Amino acid sequence: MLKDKEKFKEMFLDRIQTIYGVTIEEASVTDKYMALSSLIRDYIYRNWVHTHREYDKKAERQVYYFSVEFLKGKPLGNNLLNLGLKDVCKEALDDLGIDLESIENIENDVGLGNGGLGRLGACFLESMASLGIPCHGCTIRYKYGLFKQKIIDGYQVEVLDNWLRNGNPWEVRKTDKSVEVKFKGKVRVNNKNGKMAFIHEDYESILAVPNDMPIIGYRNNTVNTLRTFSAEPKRTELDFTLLSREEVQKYIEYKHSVESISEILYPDDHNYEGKVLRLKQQYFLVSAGLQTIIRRFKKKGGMMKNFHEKVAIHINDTHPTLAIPELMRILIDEEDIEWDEAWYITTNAISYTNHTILPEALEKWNVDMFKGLLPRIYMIVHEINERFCKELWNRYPEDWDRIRNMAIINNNYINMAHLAVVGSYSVNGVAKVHTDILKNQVMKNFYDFSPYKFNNKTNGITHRTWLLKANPKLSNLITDAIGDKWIKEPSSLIKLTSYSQDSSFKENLFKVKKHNKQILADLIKREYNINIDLDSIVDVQVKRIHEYKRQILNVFNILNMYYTLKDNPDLDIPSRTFIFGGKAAPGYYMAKEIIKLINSVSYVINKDKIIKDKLKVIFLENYRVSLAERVFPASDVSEQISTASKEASGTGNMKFMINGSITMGTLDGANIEIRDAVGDDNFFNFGLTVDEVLSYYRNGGYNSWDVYNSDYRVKRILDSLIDGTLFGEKDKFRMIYESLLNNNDQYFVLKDFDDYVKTQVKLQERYKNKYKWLEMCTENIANAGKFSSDRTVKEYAKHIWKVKEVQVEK
Ligand code: Z16
Repeated sequence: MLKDKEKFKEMFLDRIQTIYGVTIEEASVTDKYMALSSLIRDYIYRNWVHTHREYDKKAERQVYYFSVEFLKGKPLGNNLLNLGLKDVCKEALDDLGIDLESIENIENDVGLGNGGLGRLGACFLESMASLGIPCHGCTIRYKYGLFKQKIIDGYQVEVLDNWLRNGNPWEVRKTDKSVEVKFKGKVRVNNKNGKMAFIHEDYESILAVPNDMPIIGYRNNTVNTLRTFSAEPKRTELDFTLLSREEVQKYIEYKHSVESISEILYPDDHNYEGKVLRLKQQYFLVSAGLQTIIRRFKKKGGMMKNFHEKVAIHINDTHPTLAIPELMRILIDEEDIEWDEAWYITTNAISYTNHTILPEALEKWNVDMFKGLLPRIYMIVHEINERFCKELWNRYPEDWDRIRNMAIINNNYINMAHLAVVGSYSVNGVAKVHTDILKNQVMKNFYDFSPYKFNNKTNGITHRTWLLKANPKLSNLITDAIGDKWIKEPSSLIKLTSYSQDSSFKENLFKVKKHNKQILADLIKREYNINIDLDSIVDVQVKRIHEYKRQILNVFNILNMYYTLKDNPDLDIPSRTFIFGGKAAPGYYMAKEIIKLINSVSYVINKDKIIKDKLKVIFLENYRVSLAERVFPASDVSEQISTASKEASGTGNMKFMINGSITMGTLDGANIEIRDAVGDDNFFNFGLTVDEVLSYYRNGGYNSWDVYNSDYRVKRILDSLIDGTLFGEKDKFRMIYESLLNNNDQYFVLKDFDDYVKTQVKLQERYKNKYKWLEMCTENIANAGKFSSDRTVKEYAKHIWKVKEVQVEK
């Protein structure tokens, strides 16, 4: 009924008046947002219930995707688009004198994630709903998502993200489906007629309350669920008037310690800290998730011995690895199943994705801390380790080194990646080269022991969000050329190949890009009062700030260009706009220095009249999903310049590609597959390869002073970091200077500098030939289909989860 404009208006007005008690004239934008969103939520309710009924009836197996992060962005626009309500909604609101965009603007991003890993989860959910893959997301309902970034005097300042301040109109609270999660206490072992029983006593009990958010498929009647759990005190009928002061005090302390579990998302993307609160979060998620799954499974008549046949549990990185011992605990302690059978069920239910090989990201929990918080779970992990080591001993008798190296518990620490590999039936990497590194280097011993577990699933992005929604002008151009089949079948984008020689198509593509640049330029003018030349090359690096992602290398090329232009202001090069964006983990000092460096360079260059506006540098504040949707469509060049071997996949690279920007990249992560897809002519590749980097590491690195001493450009740039010539203050960026020279440049910035600069010059030359450039853009869009997460999740469904798509009829 919402498909009719008049009906839409009527229902919207009715909601404003009856639910929010105001007339349309009095209503604030927030009232309008709440009314509109809740209207849509109610509209999909039937399909939501229906989808789950269909899954229970028709799906042989269903997937539960556990992740401590899902980075959704703003739900309203996506939901309207996938329901096919966007146009009618816009027109209905227009009639009422309301601007849909202004409503969308006030919606908070759902920022329950740091970056790549959390956004991948969100893309997967969208794709699975659009394909009818029976999958349910499980995560934590953090009261505060990833911090908001403010830039003050060039430095990052973190502000709490109170995304729930006005309530969340998309979620439905399911109090009646709450479960109990138990921490601390002790385990008593009982001998029950010759059988051991484990009784957990004196524990601290907390309540996990589910909230469900709809994940709407693209015009297919399917509504999947993202379930988020919040930690709350157990319901008690405490009568405070009867309690002593101490008892009240104790209750308040309990309440605060409980609520802290789902208070805040850890803002570190690649740095593991070992904090007990984080361990609590991880166990809270898997225990709550598994309990609700099992309760529903049994309610539908399921037998636990068949659990793994009906249920697939996927763990996104090692964060939810405790699903393995927790499932064992439930099967053994609560379902009375013997160890061997429980282990069979568990290791046939659980699959695991690895997302990084960076050693500082690998989770290792201190045994004593772990034992104190999760005594029964510790016993089970210990037993898993004992049995696994025995198996290793049988296979590799007396090979102590190997066994110690592969053990789950070693040196008083629990290695979560080892537990994840041992306890699951599938282990996948996220791009070909990343999987190869896992198999041949980082997890070589495990690959030798159980090669059948290892497989690759190259990441993808949902083209419906990142092209159809983010770039409507380009989407229309594509549809005009090849029809709209690509929206459901992204591989058909390949039909654009024939347009790479079509000058009218390319002229239109040029206009679309310019239009998108204008939108971004307006935003930059508004927010930063900087003028952007729409004919300049818009060159973008947006992602978390990290040494391995090498924002510093990008800055050094810019500084080199700046010096070159100062020496020769009439140099014939296209003007360039360099855009950066990204957050630094609050405790990562080097990353914060990098932000300050970018802002300082921006300040120096943008005000320098000598270079005649040939260069502009902008740091976008608070980079997030909703801002990303403005950035990708407006970009010409995509900077993907990580040290080879360090970026497991990257997914921003794919978002640029599908919006027709050209990659400047190292042969790392999915860049390699992007280059294979578009061909060498449509990709700017530079730098050390994975093999070269790994071989340097094996031989103790290289000497960065050699580059400093032999390349005057490098010397000039490095000196300027500390000599006060550029930034007015001596030793201003000494930390960066030291890491590159005296700490031997762990990420090969100086080593790759020369090739990077040469390749940037090559790119500039290529840009001068407009039609050649547009041909490259077209080829990139045409070949982006295989980087859709539709392809990725189909591979997971077929080869890992063994689940079939279910079509939901109207
Ligand atoms: C993360 O975003 C990633 C890995 C990780 O261990 C933790 C976090 Cl928060 C990223 C990878 O760095 C990136 O290369 C990859 O594309 C992404 O995960 C999704 O797989």
